[in-house]
Amino acid sequence: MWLPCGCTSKYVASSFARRTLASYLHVSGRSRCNVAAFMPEAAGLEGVSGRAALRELSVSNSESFWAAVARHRLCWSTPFHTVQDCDLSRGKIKWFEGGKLNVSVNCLDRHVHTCPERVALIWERDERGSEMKYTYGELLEMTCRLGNLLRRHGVKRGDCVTIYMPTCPLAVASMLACARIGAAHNVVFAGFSADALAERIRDAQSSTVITVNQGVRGGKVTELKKTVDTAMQSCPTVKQVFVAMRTDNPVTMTARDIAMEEVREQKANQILEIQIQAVEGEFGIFEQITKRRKITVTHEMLKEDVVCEPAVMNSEDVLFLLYTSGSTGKPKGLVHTQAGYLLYAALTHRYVFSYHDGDVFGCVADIGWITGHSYVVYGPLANGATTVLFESTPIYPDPGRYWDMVERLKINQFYGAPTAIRLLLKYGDQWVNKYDRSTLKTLGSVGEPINTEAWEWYHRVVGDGRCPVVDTWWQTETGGICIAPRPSDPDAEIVPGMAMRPFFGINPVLMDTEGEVLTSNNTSGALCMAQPWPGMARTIHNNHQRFIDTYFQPYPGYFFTGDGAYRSEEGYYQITGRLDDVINVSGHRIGTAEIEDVVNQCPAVAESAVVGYTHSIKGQGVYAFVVLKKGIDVQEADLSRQLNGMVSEKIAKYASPDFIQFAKRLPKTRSGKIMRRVLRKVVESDLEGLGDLSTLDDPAAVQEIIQGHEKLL
Ligand code: 6R9
Repeated sequence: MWLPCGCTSKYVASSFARRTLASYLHVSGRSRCNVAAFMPEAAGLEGVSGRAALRELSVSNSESFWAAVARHRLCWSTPFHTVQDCDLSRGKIKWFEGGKLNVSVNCLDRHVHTCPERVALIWERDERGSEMKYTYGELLEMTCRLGNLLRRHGVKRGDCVTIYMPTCPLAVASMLACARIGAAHNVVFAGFSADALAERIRDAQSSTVITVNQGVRGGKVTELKKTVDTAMQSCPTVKQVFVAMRTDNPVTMTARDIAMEEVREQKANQILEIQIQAVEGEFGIFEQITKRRKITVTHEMLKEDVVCEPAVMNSEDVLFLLYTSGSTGKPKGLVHTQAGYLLYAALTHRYVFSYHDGDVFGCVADIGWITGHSYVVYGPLANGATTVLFESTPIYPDPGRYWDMVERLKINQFYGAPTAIRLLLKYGDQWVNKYDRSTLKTLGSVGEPINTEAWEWYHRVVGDGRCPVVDTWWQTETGGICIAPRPSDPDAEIVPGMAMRPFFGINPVLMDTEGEVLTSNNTSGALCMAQPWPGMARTIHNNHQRFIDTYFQPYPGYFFTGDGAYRSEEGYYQITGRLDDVINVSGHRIGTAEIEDVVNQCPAVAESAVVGYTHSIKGQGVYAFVVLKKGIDVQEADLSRQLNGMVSEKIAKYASPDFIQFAKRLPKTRSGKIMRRVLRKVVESDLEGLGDLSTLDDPAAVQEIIQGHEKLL
């Protein structure tokens, strides 16, 4: 449903003032060639005759590629004059300078024009079967009301608003409201502690926070407002906290707190006036929408302000900060900007998942992570998709939750994390088979390497062997998916457990330990990017030097991902894990993920984590933590022997674990990543150096691991 060029005169952003509107109507002219058949965005590129040629051009002439795509895919109020101005050796990244646009207009208004009744959000609430749908028209209204609310309370363009909310429509509207008025958002995962929240608020210099009274997840209530109150004790610069109600339970309000509903009431008269003015105007589609709404609105809705003029933003103005862990303790606030980020999220969403208009896209990530930003919110909404907001857990109220949701919401693309797949695999196939999954077309995986057993189960059981599994590699830093099995060709071969092929405009290289580019195939090295792309992070908030030191200094002229990768004979990429997870045993380099993959193939094993430890003769030894499936009753010594045998057999003897510690669970971050850093410290008996545990899901898991380790020695 992208607006073809000839339709520009019909484009109306429903809540624009008329004079502003005209300035948003720039879409380039384009000429047809056969590329248009599979990528309409690239249709302006003359003489490209197929997918392979387009992929080639996206790297060899990336400026032409990105210029064509950006003109087609985004709505600009002023066209950009410079496609890119980047210098990786200095960490300088700028795209589409001179261009002006508004991200919320791109995600909402243009779809409201063509299909206001299309469902934008399906909120899969924690309470199963109580989902709520919001159309593009409704989401635009909510966003505009919130935008006005923030503006009235002094939030200005360039300010940073911290959002501490569970995945829900109001959280999405809050992100878009910030984008609408030109404020940056800083979403902090609602599972973070008060200390972690406070640290992020302080570092972001945020003076406004939006939260809810309580969160609900897995049937449990979490006291989010209370956590904010605690965080406020060490955040003196916060002036106001907006509080929405997720549950009916009242919370204590302080002088700093503003109940969202009350504020809206106060402004009722003024808002009513604006709405009537709009109805009296001669404003094309907007007039019709408003008139129709006039008939159907309730008294409550009439009190709300549905008109919020979007700020005209420069391409390189900040859209959001998102904190992520580095290899050192302090979290870093990665900065993403407007046009490049949105373009990259939208394009990857469309092509990696083979998204088509009308599909229901189900990414179960929390909005507090980059996956939630790019593939719950920005990518799908920029594409006019129906996107699912998943508030619950994979096993609540039972392990059939995901697949029940797939059946009920008729999900076409399901995007989740290997950790959840491994967990569900333990419970058996019957929880999947109970539900109709015939709507599924593509299954996605993200966040960590997916082991062969999980990949095969996902493919064979969840996808009935007919849905491609796309193992997508990317990072908070990259803004969107960089390596994935089918970035352009929906029929391309997929090898289980391999991220496979670089996306358009992505130019991965592998480096050896001397910093030389490895040109041959069938080789492993440090994964770097040789070219900039529009979605990459621009800096670390308030610390550009750390940005340069971390990403551009290790391999001058290249972006260093921190990950290791293997490139197969065919040129396919497989991520081997963080480079700090690569261990060196007797001079042999081995990825801990490779060992885990073998261990996980043992039918008794649910999951495992392998770390290196200092070994006086071999340099490093292999230490494996193993979690067994529920109900497995075996002699640990027997199983250890079996696992050692499997690793020796499938990789090499040197890779066979020196220690195997059986554990009930592994320490994980709240996003489900195993905290290997903690495991490494435990096996080194360096308990003093455990470091920042604020991202840990359950601190008791670390204590269990320490005790188990002491017993083993
Ligand atoms: C999107 C996201 C990034 C790190 C990344 C890598 C690991 C992500 C992966 C993967 C293997 C995949 N990672 N996807 N490893 N295969 N498909 O997760 O961002 O939270 O910043 O984590 O996650 O190690 O460097 P983020």
